[in-house]
Amino acid sequence: MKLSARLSALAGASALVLGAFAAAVPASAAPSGAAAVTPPDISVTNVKQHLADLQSIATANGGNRAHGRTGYKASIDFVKAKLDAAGYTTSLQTFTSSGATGYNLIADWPGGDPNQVVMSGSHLDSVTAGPGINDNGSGSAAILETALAVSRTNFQPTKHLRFAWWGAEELGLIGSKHYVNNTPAAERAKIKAYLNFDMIGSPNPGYFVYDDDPTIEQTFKDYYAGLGIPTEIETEGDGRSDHAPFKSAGVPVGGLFSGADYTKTAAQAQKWGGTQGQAFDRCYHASCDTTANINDTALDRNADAIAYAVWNLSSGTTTPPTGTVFENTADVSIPDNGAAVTSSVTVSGITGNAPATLKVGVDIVHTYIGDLIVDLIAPDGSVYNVHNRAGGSADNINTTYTVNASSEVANGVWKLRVQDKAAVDTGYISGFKLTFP
Ligand code: DPN
Ligand code: ZN
Repeated sequence: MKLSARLSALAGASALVLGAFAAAVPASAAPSGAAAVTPPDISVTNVKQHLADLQSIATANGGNRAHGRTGYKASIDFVKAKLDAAGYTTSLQTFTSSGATGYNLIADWPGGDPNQVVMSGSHLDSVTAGPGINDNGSGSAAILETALAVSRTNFQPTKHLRFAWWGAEELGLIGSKHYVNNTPAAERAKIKAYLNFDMIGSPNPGYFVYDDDPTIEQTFKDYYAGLGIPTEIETEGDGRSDHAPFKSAGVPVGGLFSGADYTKTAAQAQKWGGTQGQAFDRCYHASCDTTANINDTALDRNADAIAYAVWNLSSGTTTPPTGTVFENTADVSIPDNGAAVTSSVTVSGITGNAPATLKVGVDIVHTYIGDLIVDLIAPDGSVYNVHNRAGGSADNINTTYTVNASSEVANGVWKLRVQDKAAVDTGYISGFKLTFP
């Protein structure tokens, strides 16, 4: 054995140094690798009925549903009444833009983890030129029918569901910016996914997926892969709809789009059908954006894709907040050829059991790691050996072990136990860290 030149400055330190702290890192919207959940089919007949109702509202209000016009407020009242009847907790958020009162409608489905919100939104306003049935009656009607399907099936997801209908998008994302700016940062941080649907029934449709949060993007791609329909990344204009303020605020975002005034290429017509050389929506922002300006197949597929994403992104089988770290950095000296010592962390706020991939960060300063036995000890006393006198005369253990701790309740005091089983070399525990993925 080599001699240690190092003298521990902390001989005799308490074996139970409780200096644990928790630091949460951003959680992803991932459904934790769970098997895909099958949502109910979203009835395109029902979605089209909502569009017919929005068309009637426009027709009765001067031909549009634009911000500041009577057709907009009538649209809000129409959607709100359906959600109230279905058991949603709804609220109207007002703002002023261009001298007129604007409205956002927010609908919360009671239940689910309030700290993990999956939110879907669509702008409900049209331009003044027309009734705005594809732009954006389509997204508005599809998320309305999805919300009603949640109620009909009494879906009780792990996460909390919220739906929003935005005002004054056509004036520059005014309503969604207002919501984001007036939601405290701590509340915004609870929104684990914001899904945006703006123009999803274009008459000459493309199948575009927003290229933002990878988990959300993959969820939509999985749905379309299941149908055998190729998708493309949305390129008509990142930041041109209500997901932009959420993205700017750091919320994971995603969405679907069937195309606006860009022209369908030959290659796109080849894979999706429709007319090459023609805009995805020739009535974009025009008076002809009526119920005749909808492709039923695109509307049907996109509405089902929305439900697929809402169900899957909210049904994660793991409830613990993800990526939570518990760490003790107080030094604990390891007596030479002596009794075992421990460093502890107190885990709290994690529901259920520890994961099968519990990350155990071990930082031990020692001059002969072949002397050492290192164990993780669960709150109930179960022992998981991570190092047993391997490594000979090598210095220091500074590594992360993965321990299958899935049979252990997560919350409680976890210990790193270290014993030096041979004479001469000495050292100390420098750090002990548990990471819950
Ligand atoms: N929100 C619409 C607009 O800005 O006119 C349509 C649109 C949505 C365009 C998404 C591009 C991308
Ligand atoms: Zn739009």
